[in-house]
Amino acid sequence: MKEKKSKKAFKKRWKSLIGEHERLLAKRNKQVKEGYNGIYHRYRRPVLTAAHTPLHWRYDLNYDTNPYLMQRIGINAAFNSGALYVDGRYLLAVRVEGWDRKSFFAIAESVNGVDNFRFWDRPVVLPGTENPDTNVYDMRLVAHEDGWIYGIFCAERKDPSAAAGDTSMAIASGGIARTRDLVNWERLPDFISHHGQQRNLVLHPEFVNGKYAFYTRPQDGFIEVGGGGGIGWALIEDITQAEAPEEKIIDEKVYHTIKELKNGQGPAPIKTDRGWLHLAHGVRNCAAGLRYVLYLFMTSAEDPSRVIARPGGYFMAPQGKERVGDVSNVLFCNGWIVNEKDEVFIYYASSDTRLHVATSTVDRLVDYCLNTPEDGLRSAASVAAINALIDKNL
Ligand code: M1P
Repeated sequence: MKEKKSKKAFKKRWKSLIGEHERLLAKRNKQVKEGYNGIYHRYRRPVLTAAHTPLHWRYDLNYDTNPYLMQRIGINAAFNSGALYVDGRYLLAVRVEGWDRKSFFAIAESVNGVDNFRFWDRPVVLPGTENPDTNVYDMRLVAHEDGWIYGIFCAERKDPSAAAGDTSMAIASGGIARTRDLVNWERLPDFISHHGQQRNLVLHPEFVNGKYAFYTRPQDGFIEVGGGGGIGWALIEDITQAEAPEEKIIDEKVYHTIKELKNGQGPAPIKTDRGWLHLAHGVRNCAAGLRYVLYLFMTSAEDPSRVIARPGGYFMAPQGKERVGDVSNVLFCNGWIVNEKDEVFIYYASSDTRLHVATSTVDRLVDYCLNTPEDGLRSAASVAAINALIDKNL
């Protein structure tokens, strides 16, 4: 028997879809009070998920061409997002991934930074380069002192040297685009590194010695960093032809730590009166696969490539529902915002699936960096650090 179509059923379903979507977007987010560590607050709900993307990106709303009101285009995830604070608006450049596994960027906006984020009507139309990329992701938004807003992201292409039949070998490069309004983008040539692939490139917000400064991550392969790795530092004369003559490692990966396998700078660092505050991710391997956690460190105000504080261990690790998703056991962060009250909004994604926020203040994060013991790199040193604290307390 043929299934019946009716305009009435179409309208009824559309009304219910809109209602459900609006209820989701209007939900308030509350701080989690239980288990507060004094450093940051988590929030009960993710700030963005695939379900937050506009219905008009996914449904053909014409009865004649979609009488069953079926979803025509699917969104799989909304996660790793760049962030920018403009005139009291919390703006995110979200990595949105479709059912087709392609990622793209879309801007979402909220007035309080913790809930009611709404995507703008259209995703970002990013111009290409002469060598078209297959996939783009993990945009860092940086308001540079040169006056432009930069979007620095990974541009991925199939490796032309892949053997016939190898459909997974890829090359990751640092993509660079700039804009004044987050709507119209100018694409610049990709960052040229002489030290391998670059999947984790971040622009420093100020000139250093009159040059553009980048945090890099040289890596030998697409997944494995191999002999490369660590957070690198490169100075560039001309951002419209960004080529790094050299990259020096400023924060290396270290045996038996949270960054044993690889690490990468998260968002651009925040300037404080005690130096630059950095957020990064560290990765280690275990029987369950890779585990991604977030950590903080600080660099000198005068020389952002000189590390002055290395609190040991992780700052945030996947917890509860955050542990599970498309790529489980992952926290990743490429966007944070400081508002005029020096409150910090950390936009972190869990398991490559959804985006969350955690809040703190500049003072607390600096205090955390300057007063958390460094990783002593041995069990005995960890016990000594605990005993030093006990001695102070008892
Ligand atoms: O799947 C976890 C993360 O893997 C990559 O990060 P990295 O280059 O440090 O391994 C990126 O694809 C990132 O987007 C992703 O969240």
